[in-house]
Amino acid sequence: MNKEKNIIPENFLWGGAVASNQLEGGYLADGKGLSAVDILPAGDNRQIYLENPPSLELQDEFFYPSHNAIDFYNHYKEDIAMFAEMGFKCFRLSIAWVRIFPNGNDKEPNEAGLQFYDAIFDECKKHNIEPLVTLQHFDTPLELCKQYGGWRSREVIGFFENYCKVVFERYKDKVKYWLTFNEINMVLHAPFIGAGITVKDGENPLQVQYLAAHHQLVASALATKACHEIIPDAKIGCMLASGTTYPYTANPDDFFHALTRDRQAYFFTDVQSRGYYPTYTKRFFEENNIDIGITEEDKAILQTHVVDFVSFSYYSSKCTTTDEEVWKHNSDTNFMRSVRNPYLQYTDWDWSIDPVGLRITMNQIYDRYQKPLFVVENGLGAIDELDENNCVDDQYRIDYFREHLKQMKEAIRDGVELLGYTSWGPIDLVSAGSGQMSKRYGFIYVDRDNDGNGTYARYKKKSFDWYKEVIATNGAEL
Ligand code: P53
Repeated sequence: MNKEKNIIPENFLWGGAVASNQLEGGYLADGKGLSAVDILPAGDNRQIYLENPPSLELQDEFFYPSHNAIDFYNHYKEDIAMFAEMGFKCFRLSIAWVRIFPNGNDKEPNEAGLQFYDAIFDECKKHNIEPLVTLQHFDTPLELCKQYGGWRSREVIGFFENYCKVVFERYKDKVKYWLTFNEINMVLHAPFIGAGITVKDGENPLQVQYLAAHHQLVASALATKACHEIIPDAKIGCMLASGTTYPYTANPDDFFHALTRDRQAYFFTDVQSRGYYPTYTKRFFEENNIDIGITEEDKAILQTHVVDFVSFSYYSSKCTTTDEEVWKHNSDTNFMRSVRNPYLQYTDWDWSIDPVGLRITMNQIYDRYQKPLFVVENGLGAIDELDENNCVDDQYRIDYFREHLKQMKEAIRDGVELLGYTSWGPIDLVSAGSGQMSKRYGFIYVDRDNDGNGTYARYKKKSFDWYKEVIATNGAEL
């Protein structure tokens, strides 16, 4: 018997991952409210809005790619059928809180919004696809941002808990895998999309960021509690934007800097997975004048309701140094700043390509928590050209996936317990960071451009058949 065939467990959840705001469109359909992501413009202004928007109102001069996205709202049957054709066992999607509660804290849920996700889950069921549902993916209800300052307010915890209970009750027979907050550490890098917060002049940004983070951590634990109570046979996980950090040199100072940066991310999963604030936060909070007012009740909630598994996105590794000169002359332009690593290739968007980094990251996370892991995002954003046969020869994407999946298998051989793998954006969708359509991740091409032109027609890329074969052989053929 071929040893390779047994490396990946039999019930492994192969599939793809999306976020509501990046593909659904239908931004006002059936009573939906606006969320933080709905006011993120395309183009040069996007970065400032991701971090700290100057206004929370829609502006006539901007184009908002989330408003129509790839119109999954009206194409979901066709799209899920294509996922099924690739053999997906799992489809990771997010529920838009504002489809269910348009203002975030309405008295009654919006029935039309609930029905939309019922229809999606039914469609998945029809094709034997297991849904994996993220409760919040960058989409804090805009009204809560305006009235409460987003996650900086403790009140938002209760509104989120209520929304979670409503969707758990509604979908308890249809959804058995859940995630609380997408990339919960994003509050440190893009505070507005991460937590719906804006930081005012004169405020200590770290104070506001960690306060919001604390509220999300408590909310995550309360969602975990509600999930376990309402759907006892469900599993619920946390979700981290991962990617190990290398020291640029063997200088011990560089090593400690790398460790510190990794802790910045692992802080979140340390709390969600272990149930308490790690001791290293004490010094960090003292030195940065951070006081988050953690109560005894918070501590008890965090301690009692830890996650069942740890999921993460992995695109790139990072590299760091204490040498300012290196930063000045040799840093990349990635969202999560990094020194350029001379051993790695870079994508069109200047993200490092590091398959071995995936193996390292998986081992690090598993060593830390000894809980099952789930790779819920990984993929290559690239410029794709449709050829005369309406196909894309995306061999570069196949190469990217092949190398990462090889290393994922190595990590399993290393002893890591892994529930599944969902590639990011199995169908082209709007880029969260850049707002572009031209940063494409899919096995399926969508005819839609950066300015909102196109027919929304879907076409299979070369990688479509390749991924289909990977799933059919349970990863034995890469
Ligand atoms: P894009 C960077 C910037 C924004 C969101 O990113 C990010 C990251 C990378 O960690 O996180 C995730 O679309 C996110 C997805 C996103 C994906 O990375 O900027 O969970 O929503 O689309 C890829 O290329």
